[in-house]
Amino acid sequence: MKTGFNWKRKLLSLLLLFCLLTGLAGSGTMAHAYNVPDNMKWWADDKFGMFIHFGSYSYFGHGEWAMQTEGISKETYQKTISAKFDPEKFDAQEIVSYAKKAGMKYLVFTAKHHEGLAMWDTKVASFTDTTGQKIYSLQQYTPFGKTNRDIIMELKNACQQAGIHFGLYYSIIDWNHSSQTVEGDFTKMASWEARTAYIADMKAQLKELVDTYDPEIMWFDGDWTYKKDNPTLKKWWTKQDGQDLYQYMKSLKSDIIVNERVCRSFGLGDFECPEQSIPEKALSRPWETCQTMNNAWGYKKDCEKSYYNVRYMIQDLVEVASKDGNYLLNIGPKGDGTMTAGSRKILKGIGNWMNRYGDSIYGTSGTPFAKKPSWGRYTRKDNVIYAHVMKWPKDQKLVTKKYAGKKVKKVYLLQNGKKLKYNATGKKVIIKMPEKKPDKADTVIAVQYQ
Ligand code: H79
Repeated sequence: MKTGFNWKRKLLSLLLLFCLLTGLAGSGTMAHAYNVPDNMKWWADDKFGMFIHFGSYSYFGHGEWAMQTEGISKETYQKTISAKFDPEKFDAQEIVSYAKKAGMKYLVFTAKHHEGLAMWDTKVASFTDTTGQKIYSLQQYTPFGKTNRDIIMELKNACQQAGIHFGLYYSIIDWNHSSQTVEGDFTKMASWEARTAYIADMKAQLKELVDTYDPEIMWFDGDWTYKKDNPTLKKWWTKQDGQDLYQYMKSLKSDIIVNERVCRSFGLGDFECPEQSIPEKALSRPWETCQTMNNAWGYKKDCEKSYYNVRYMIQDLVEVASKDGNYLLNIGPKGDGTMTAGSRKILKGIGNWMNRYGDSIYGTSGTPFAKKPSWGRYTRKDNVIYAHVMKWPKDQKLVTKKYAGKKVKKVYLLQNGKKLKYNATGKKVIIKMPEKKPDKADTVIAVQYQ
């Protein structure tokens, strides 16, 4: 009896191993390349979001790092840049309508970038200008305050109407806060007391943000002024601080999604965030690449002529999806709040593509195959493998890899369902392609299995 039982177990575990290896574990939705906690399922399925960099740096038009790269003093920055910032044409409805058109399903807005200007009406007293008299916020410090508008709430409401998830960005370093001075890429703390007080005040601001806007994602940045432990005044943030911050966010809102930059490189937070780069392979936990359209985050006049083309952006998104990642694509509105022409064009272009091919992105997991095909990329969902064809085969024959152990049911053009002839042999599905490629950037062929 004993031996029989062991045999069964062995067989079962072998079967399980086989299922895992071939990606057939369970039925229905194919698993992601990594474990996705329940609170992140929507995020992992959404795949595509909009990042918005908007602050008083947008008025200056030299990018969000201008204060540091151009060595501008706090006083000068505040008086000549922040005090002129008046985004009267900021139109949340329009921005969100562009996100929607582009097929983006979530949005992350810079509540406070490294410059330290709070884009909401913060009441936390220590966030003042250099006089110590005025709160350094969009509402209290800039001429825009007279409008009594709350652009974060405007965005949140527009997102809610459009069915788009809403998130906020918050920088841990703060160039204008009285506790810190800019030192290279870092900030230096004035004293240990200043450090303790700043961290407490930062948490108070984060509580304001969660209480007021109920964000679903908190996207931290400016965390690199850290040491693993034993902080100094220059490397004043630690892994422990990152862990505390993460726990704190969860205590404010248990299902909030927090990125790894509570203190990067220790595997903290809920997802990895490679910046303007795509890893070689799917990572071992949820991840998101954030990307610019023109090498600028905050509005930078000099970069307005150097947008990537729509094709590049689509292929970048597909590359990320083929590795089961998310794609957070940035726009940097101008100081008056208007969207740039370059960003509108790209969002429209991606939208045209997503209208036809969104099914090959949303809810998909990455390629099941180890090797990248020479003609493009794969994504998959349930029993469909999507072949993203970026290089059109000259002989009208597309050689795709066959899903081991499964039988092909049909092959069709995703844009219109038109069936294509194919020949499924041992390890390949060879597809007869139309003569002309329908889409320059990426034409998607669905290979549906039984
Ligand atoms: O908000 C945008 C940028 O302003 C911010 N992140 C995006 C989303 C950012 N981009 N680059 N940086 C910040 C520059 C950081 C550069 C460095 Fe470092 C910090 C170089 C050295 C310290 C990061 C940490 C790279 C190496 C270590």
